[in-house]
Amino acid sequence: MKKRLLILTLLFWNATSLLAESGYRLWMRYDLVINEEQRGEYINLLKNIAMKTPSASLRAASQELEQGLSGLLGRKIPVVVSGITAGSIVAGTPLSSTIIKGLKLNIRLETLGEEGYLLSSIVYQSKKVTVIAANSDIGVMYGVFHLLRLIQTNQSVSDLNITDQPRLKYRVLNHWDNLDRTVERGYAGFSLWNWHTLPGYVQQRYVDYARANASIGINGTVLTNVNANSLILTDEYLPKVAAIANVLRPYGIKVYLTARFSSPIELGKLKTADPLNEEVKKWWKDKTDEIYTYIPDFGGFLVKANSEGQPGPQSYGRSHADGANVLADALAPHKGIVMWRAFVYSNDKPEDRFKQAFNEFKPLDGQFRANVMVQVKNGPIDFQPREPFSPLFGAMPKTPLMMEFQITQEYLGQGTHLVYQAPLYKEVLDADTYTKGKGSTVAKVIDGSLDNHSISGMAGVANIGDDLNWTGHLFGQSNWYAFGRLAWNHELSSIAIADEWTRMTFTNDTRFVQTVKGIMMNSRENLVNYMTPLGLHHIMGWDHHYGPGPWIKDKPRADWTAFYYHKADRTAIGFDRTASGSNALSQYAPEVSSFYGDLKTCPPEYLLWFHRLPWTYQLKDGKSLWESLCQRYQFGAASMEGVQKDWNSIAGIIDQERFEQVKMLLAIQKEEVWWWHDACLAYFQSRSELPFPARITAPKKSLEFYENQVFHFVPGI
Ligand code: GCV
Repeated sequence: MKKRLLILTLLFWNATSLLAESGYRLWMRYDLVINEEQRGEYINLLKNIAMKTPSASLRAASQELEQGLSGLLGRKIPVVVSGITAGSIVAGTPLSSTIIKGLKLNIRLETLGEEGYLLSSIVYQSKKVTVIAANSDIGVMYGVFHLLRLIQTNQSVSDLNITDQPRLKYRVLNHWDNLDRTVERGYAGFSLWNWHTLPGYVQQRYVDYARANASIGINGTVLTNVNANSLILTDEYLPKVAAIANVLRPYGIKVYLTARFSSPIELGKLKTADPLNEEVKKWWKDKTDEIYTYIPDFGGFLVKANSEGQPGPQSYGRSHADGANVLADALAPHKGIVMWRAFVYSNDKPEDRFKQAFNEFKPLDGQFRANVMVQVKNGPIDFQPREPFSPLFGAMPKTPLMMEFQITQEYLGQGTHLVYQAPLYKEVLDADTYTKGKGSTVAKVIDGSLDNHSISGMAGVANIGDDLNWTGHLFGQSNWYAFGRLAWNHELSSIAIADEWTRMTFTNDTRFVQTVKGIMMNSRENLVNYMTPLGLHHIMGWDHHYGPGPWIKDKPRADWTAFYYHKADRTAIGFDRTASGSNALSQYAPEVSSFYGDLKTCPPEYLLWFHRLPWTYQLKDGKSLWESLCQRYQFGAASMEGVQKDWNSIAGIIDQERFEQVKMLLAIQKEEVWWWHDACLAYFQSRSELPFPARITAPKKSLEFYENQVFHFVPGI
């Protein structure tokens, strides 16, 4: 009878999960643990949830635990308010739980900060119980998600002794979502935020968004595009923002908005937005106070100023620090922060775009208020498949610098390429700036440990939209996941994150996990090879950035063309950023500058970022630059065959629906990969005028064909 019940339960879970296999459940699936032995262990150890829920966060945490465990263990795991038994999960803070208070865990808790937690297997009054304890309700929530993750990834929970806390204080998604619901560089449908039906209609999707973010430790979200619309600051929109904030609050997520610098003129009808003007200062103060009446825990502002046409303080002869500080002063009484972007460059300046952000911001070090963070993109240009780290990291020791990564794949195959970005993020975080000697990694700059900052943060440009599976490509979910996990702990390895994501999202089946991890871990390097090998950069299609466009030249802005960056002609290719060229390398510490500047040490991956070299230049492996370039394109494009084969080899292990989703996109990716290969090789051959080396597939069509392709309605513009 018992066995029949179990089979029925299994059938039920399989049936429901099969019906709903769109990918909507992300990595929070909570399907029955298939491994019976493992499930037996969990059933013995986790029988009920002893938890008081005086706050919305604790209620949400207990619901998550109840829902998660009941699904994973195939039986109801109830929440009990009293009566500890063997197998209770005792969860709470010293304030919410007298048991936790009585356990004298306080000393251990003290070291865990505001958001940390501990998971511990202990014997309490002769009963074996599992404790989830934290100093704050949100810490308990994070502990709950950790326990669920252990079970989802089939790890033992019988002898827990885990403590954890985030390395960074602000772990923030940046939505580039417009008020008309289009998403700049968004490839997963329209914006999640349905401004039209807010505040009255609060979708379940907002709650699920909050759950997903909390599960990976994200604690802030900027709802609107950095190319900002000041309407968001009006009393038409603020109640809508407040409604979203109300949903996110229990999950520890604060809401931030982008502030258009000219708002005092557009909304306040002032004649100026000069940050030193008294009326302007008052306008920002009043506006900020007003925002806090709607959203008492409002996080603050993110600002893009004097960049790509956005208004800013420089229009009034003021500096970025003057601009940031006027907002910072308005936010300070409420404990809000300003995230001021360093993504600035101008085509009118006769200076290498690489150098411009550094040139503008470094002299401002020490001039920002204490509640300002300067948000710096990972590389000096713009989220390319591979960039050296931005020289600003380590160069502004008096200013907390916030990392900005792009999760959405603007330059990484947009919505159709499977690219796991953790290796890209890690490459940057682990890079050594040498600004305070060896070991001054970018990670230590942004976590504040190198220069003793009390605030620190990481931002990720979101890849989320209203597509059923949230991110368009199922594997886009892995990048959202990896961003959150690394913002929590930048020491995690890419492969460890890939492992947990794959297990939680798909299955613990060993063959499946191994195969998918292999695909993921190679995907970024493959992409670099088929798009921008040897340090090429910014050679994508004009404006929409879709597909290859190395021929883009003679446009109104040189720094938006491809030619600006590679300058390929019959003799040579690459951007000379050594002392004989733009000398951008001088912005790095001497160790870094000489490493990249010296051809003997510069890794091939960065060659054309820093050097202009003849096509015949011989690399360390004996190949010429031209041969190597062709072979890398070939290698990158050919890799897709293996990827498809690997994916097909695991057919039948997961549900058909998600399997097919990925399979179809891999087929599109394969076509696009060869398009990159063909178009780039056709173009670069027209420059080098050299024959293709042996075993290089010749482009299928003429260069003209690729140059003349027109694409209508490419998403994300
Ligand atoms: C939000 C690049 C993108 C723009 C984006 C900009 C930025 O230029 O193409 O779409 O604008 O970066 O980060 O501000």
